[in-house]
Amino acid sequence: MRIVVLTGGIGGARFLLGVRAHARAIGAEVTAVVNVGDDVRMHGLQICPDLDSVMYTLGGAADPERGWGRVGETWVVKEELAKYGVEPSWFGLGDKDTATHLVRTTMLNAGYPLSAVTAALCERWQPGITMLPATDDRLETHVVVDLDGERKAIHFQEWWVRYRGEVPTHNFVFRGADAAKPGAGVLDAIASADIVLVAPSNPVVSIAPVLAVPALKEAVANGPAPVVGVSPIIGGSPVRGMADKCLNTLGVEVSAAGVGRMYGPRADGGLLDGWLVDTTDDGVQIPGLRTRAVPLWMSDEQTTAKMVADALELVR
Ligand code: GDP
Ligand code: FO1
Ligand code: CA
Repeated sequence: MRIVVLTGGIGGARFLLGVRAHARAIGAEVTAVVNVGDDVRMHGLQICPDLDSVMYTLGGAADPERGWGRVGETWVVKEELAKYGVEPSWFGLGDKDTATHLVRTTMLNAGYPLSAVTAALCERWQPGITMLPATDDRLETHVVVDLDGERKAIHFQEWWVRYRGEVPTHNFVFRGADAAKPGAGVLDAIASADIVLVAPSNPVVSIAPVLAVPALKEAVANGPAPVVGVSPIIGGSPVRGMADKCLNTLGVEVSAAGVGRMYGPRADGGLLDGWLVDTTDDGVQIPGLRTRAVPLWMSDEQTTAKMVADALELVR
């Protein structure tokens, strides 16, 4: 059996721990198609937060409290950069993490596509799944905001890390998406998948930028595999992170039903065949979607693996 997962960073990474565990139990292969919209160049280095969250989490090296970067991190480079007074001072690169960005940027500068760079980095971390960037082309999420009396688009990282999303926000745009092609291996993985899972990732800034790659969206929408989503919203709350801010900006209700309707049924031009919601949200019904309520708190790997089994069961 082949399982493809569309995913962002930490929510998706935790979900993938469960996917990997369940896949091992049933002898399945897993491919993650990972968001690159958060990617940014800082101090001349290419940073890929969602790819790194997935890689470090599955490699057992992620910091569980911070939710990004490496466990046991030190910050000497950050402190030294601050002493030079260089910007952006609001974005911190850990020392261990910086080694990853150095390797990545050197390979990108030498002409390797991000997919090949990711595979090379994964030789060290052995995530146990295939990790594919959604695209090898440049695609960045920018946020349309009002700042200093002006309407402008800033990078997603500036919106989130510098302003904590606390600025009047109007829209999210995926720069480069229209011209972006699916990353190496992505179309093959989707075409040969037995099921496509949409991780409980941020629908607006993790899943939407993946699907903003036109041929990727097309492949999922018209592909042979059923598509099952897992709600990132439990009882009206995003558990952690910024999904509530993002959904509010788009006028989408912050609920399992709101996100399910936003994704929509595949039969109706949407994304999904099935939609898993938490037991708190039992009773949610979306016309055209097979919906089931099961526990969706990813408290440990076993619980998460059970969610994955339930997702597979929904379309069997
Ligand atoms: P990011 O890219 O690092 O922000 O991570 P993702 O986009 O992959 O996931 C973030 C989302 O995961 C959050 O907005 C939450 O809604 C969701 N999330 C986090 N923990 C849980 C959980 O235990 N269960 C569910 N269902 N969703 C969760
Ligand atoms: N998040 C922060 O809140 N502050 C930071 O300084 C910061 C630096 C950073 C560096 C590398 C990296 O991979 C992620 C980093 N993040 C930081 C997390 C990141 O901004 C977001 O949480 C994700 O992009 C959302 O998926
Ligand atoms: Ca992200």
